[in-house]
Order: sequence, then C-alpha cells, then structure tokens
Amino acid sequence: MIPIAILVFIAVPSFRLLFLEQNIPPADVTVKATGKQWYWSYGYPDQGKFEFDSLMIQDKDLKPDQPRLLSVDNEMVVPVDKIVRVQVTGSDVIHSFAVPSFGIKIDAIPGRLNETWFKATKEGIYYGQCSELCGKNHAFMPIAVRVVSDSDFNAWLEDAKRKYARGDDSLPRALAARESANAE
Ligand SMILES: [Cu+2]
Repeated sequence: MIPIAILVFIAVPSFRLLFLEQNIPPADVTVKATGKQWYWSYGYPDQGKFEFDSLMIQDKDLKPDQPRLLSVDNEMVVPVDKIVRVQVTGSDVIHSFAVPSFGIKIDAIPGRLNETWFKATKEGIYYGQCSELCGKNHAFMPIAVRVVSDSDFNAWLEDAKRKYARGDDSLPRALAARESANAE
C-alpha cells in the first residue's frame, strides 16, 4: 500500500506538469521542420510557401570558424526575444529535433505534426542534432539555428522568399543530396 500511496502522491503534480508542457504560448513565428534521410528542411508556413533544405557541410568545405559535423549550408533563422513555435514532422522515418540550448527535443514522426516552442534571448548560432536513430547518416544531419535581430530577420525573410520559392531548385537539390549520400 505504501508504494501505491507514493505513486498517487507523485501523480497529482505530474499530470499538471504534463498538461502544461503541451501548452504553447501565442507564437510570433512558426517554423516547420521536416526530418528527412538525412537532412532537415525548414518552412515558415505563416510567411508564404517556401521551404529550404539544410545540409551538413562536408569536412573539406568547412571554413575555419565552422564547427565540424554541426555546420550547415542553410540555417534555420529566427528573431531574438520572440516566441518561436516549431512544428516537427518526418517524411520517411522517425527523426528527432533536438536543440539542447533551447531545452527542446521532440520526435519527427511521418504523418504527425508535433509542436514545441522556444524563446532565444541572445543572438548567435545554436546547434542541435537528430536524436532518433534514423539510418546510416543519422550522425550527419545537424540542426543549426541562427538567432538574429528583428530587422535582420525581416531582411532574411524577404531574401528567403525569393530564393526558396517553391518550384525553385529545391527538389533536384534534395534528390542530389540523397544520391550523393547513397553513393558514399
Ligand atoms: Cu534523423
């Protein structure tokens, strides 16, 4: 009876916390992150129909200030001091979107849209990694989030809308990435 009483005692505050964890405050920016074998794609559904791929930079192409295995060609960009809602899904197998500095880790499951949120209070680049074993290049699909000022974010957004407009080169690029990964 004593262990049962202890469990019931723990359960009461736990259910409250579990409920609050799902509570997402009104978001300033929404980013949709899609896990793919083996890279992430980002879209900004409230800002228009564009999406881009974020591929790890290979060792031979690294610049001196870029950390190995974490740097990507196109970072996810968000404004500082704003509530960012991240919608996470997968397009092939289960991946997991994890950025330790923001305290977030959530599964990217095909056919399901998971949500979490964060608020970055300092500008800079923050790194994370896929955290669900998803195949042979699981270790090579990092997450890089660039936190910038409001004005820089708006400038980036205008640029991104043009550069990544759907129907651009996004499909061939993704296919090329997959083929080069398979060829390794
Ligand atoms: Cu993955």
